[in-house]
Amino acid sequence: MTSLLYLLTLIFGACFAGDIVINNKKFPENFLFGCATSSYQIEGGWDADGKGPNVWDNVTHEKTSFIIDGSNGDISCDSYHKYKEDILLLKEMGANFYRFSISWPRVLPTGFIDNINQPGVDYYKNLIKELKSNQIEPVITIYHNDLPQSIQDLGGIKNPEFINWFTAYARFCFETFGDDIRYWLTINEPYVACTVGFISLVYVDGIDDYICMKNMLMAHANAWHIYHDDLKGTGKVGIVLNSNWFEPETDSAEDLEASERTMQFIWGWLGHPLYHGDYPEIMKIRVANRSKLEGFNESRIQELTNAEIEYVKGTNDFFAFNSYTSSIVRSGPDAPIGTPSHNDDLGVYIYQPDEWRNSSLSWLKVTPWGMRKLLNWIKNEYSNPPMLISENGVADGPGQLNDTIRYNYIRDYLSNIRDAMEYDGANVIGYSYWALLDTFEWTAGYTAKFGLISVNFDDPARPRTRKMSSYYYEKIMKTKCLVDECEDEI
Ligand code: PNW
Repeated sequence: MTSLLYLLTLIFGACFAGDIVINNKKFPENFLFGCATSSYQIEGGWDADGKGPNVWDNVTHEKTSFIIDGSNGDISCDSYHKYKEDILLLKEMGANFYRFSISWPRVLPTGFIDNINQPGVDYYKNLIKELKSNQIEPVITIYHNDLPQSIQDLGGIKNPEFINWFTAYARFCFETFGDDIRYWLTINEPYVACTVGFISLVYVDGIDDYICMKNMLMAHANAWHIYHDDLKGTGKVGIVLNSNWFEPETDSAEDLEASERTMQFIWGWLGHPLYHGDYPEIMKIRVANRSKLEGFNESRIQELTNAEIEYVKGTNDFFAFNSYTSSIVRSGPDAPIGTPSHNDDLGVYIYQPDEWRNSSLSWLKVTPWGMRKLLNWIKNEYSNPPMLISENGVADGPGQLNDTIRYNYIRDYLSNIRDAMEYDGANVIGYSYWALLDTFEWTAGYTAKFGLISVNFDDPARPRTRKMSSYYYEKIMKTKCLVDECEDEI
């Protein structure tokens, strides 16, 4: 068998890995490769130089049991002080871009624009300058989970005023850091933030999630309009959506419908308004019906007005998304009417089979084939927009410098991405590996390692050590090729 594969490799010039054939076409010259991080997860300097507290500072300090290892991001990778080292590593690896986020309370300690923290502003100005002088393009996420505590105290994202507060902050970022930034990401993963994320500590299922997502949508659309209509910005502005590919369990009409319904409920929740102007029809119908049966006098989804529909439609210059894994969807009977629940509104059974390739996180099964299907779904659903994969990656446990799991993951996912481009015509413009460094992985603390580069969190100097996978990713970024020798792009 091995020799047959070897023979086929010679004949077709392809590389076989397990049951998949690794794509041997170069990525286009203008394809962007990069690495991603977020402020709270790497910066440290939690109260340095006038920074205000964010919700993660508070929860990690006050409720240590919320984090698996009782840790926090007070120091983390200390990138607040060591960003030049991070940039040298990016440079060494040949990254085209670096996706990082701005900490809202580092630049605006109270969350509001009447109080600007100049050292915080200088930090990001220096970071951007350093990236540019190393020919690495900054891709900026304006908001990645670290909400100012002051805004949380006022009700956080659920307060409709959040839209205005975020808009003012986004305008501040555009005006302060805007010079020739080509790609802006307004909000990271609204779906996670509004459901399983931080807000889930205080949220009401089936009510708050719909309010939160609507506020996120309007906040993003405002930022887009300010950037283009008021500031006449020349770059591009997008939001970062996220989720899994949802594979139907069988090809029965019911399972196909259940899979499509799930895609619409999760990806389409904001994707549909952004591209088609309103929530997906199936979502509107189901939430309205269930709300009525539950005794509400209007739909819990808070339908968009015509003016809102017009305002949000077309406000995504490119489709940035994070995706790590897949799930299987099975059709089933509707949940009984009772307590409101977003999951019951969707009404399908979702799971991941035990036999799928594992990582160190239970939600993250390794399913490279799902990425190709997801790219096709986005392509078909939203008329093949320019797609930027803003996060994709895998976690293992501590001490894995010889990280074969990550090497295989990167190779197999990128091969499927290249296949989607070559065979399906998917308009993918870039890929960002999550994460450049091992980081504070939210409730998993420092137990789950996503980095291409390891950080010794026990050493006050936080030394960085490159893992094996970082050498493979360096080769990919420098040659645009996944195998030893590529054919030229077609
Ligand atoms: C993303 N899930 O979060 C975030 O954008 C990153 O900050 C994070 O480090 C990365 O993925 C890895 O987790 C997610 O439970 C967190 O499905 C949880 C889930 C998905 C994404």
